[in-house]
Amino acid sequence: MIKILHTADWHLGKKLENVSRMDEQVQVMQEICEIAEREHPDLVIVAGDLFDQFNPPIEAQDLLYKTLKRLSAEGSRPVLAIAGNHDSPDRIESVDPLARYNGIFFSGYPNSLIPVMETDKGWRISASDEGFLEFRWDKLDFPLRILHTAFPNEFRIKKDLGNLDDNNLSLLLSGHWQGLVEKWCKEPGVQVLTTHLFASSQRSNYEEEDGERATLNIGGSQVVLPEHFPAEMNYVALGHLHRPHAISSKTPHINYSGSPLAYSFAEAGQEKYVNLVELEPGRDAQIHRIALQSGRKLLKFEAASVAEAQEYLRQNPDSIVDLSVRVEEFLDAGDRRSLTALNPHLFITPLSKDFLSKQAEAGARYATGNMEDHFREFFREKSNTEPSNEIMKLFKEILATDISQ
Ligand SMILES: [Mn+2]
Repeated sequence: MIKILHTADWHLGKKLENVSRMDEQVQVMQEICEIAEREHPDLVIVAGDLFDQFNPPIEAQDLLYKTLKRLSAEGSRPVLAIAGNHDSPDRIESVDPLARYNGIFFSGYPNSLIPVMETDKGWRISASDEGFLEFRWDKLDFPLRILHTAFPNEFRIKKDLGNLDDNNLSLLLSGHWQGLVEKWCKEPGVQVLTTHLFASSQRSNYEEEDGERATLNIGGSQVVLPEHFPAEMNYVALGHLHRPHAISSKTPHINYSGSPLAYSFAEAGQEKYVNLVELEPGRDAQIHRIALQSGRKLLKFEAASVAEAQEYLRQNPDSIVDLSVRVEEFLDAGDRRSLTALNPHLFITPLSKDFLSKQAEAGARYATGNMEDHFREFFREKSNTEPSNEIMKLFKEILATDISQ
């Protein structure tokens, strides 16, 4: 039996507006290392979005390398990290030649090639290809094969895996994976695929809850569906969506581990996990979710008065709170100070009577009538100009697009 620890979407360096999350990220990285030290996985996969931006701050880089080094346990446990859409592929790969001697492997592109390698730590890379690795352990009589596909944006898939005229990107990916299976996965072993993209059981099921949208071209034909993953995979370790879930109840082995922290208010109330996966040739993957305890809770609350808001913040001093508070006309500076004194990680939206009545008016207005007129009005309000014929034509096209196809 082989054990894999699957995590993703660390987004090191990410802030929530102006609230730094670095102290929480340090804590949750430590928690993940402790889980690895307790559970002894044979290998760790980080399925993309290691950093939050192409040029991450120094402390985020420091945290990534320290964490991966600790996870690799002096090179005795291989760690594979792929680039997500937030990562610069070249930056991710630039340290690979140095890192690989510590058992840490970075894959920046869908066709990245990590060479074969011997170690004196009881494991080795026995075969490799573009986007493919085969690991063997002295203690095991079967190999672990990994198809790794770092974030494939449209240009990269066409250029690296097909040609620039191909337009069905999910079929291109599926063909690429099938080719690797035909070439490398015919003998007994355990097969894992890791990638960073939008996969779903339904073409129209766009998840926008955490600000991570379909990574492939918008339009139903580009969603990666369960049937696009090769049937030979024992486990698929996905990154991109922050909510931990299997993409369909029929394919419990195709999994998003989710992010280790709640990074947006859309994730308020979500439990966060890493996946510990036990694999054996010819058997279903055993997937254990291990809940993470680190990090502040993200809460949303609407208070009927400043006093009620104060009471709520007294009860939740350590959470990050998206607070709406009803006021007569405006929230005065004294009240605002009294709220931030109770909890400094606070986003305040005052709801004045005037604002609420305008909102109700707008709601009633948009509930009826013609979408094009509403759009015209919205456009005028935002830009102080009339929408051109070109823009109206585009809007109508979008209206007419049936994304369920
Ligand atoms: Mn992502």
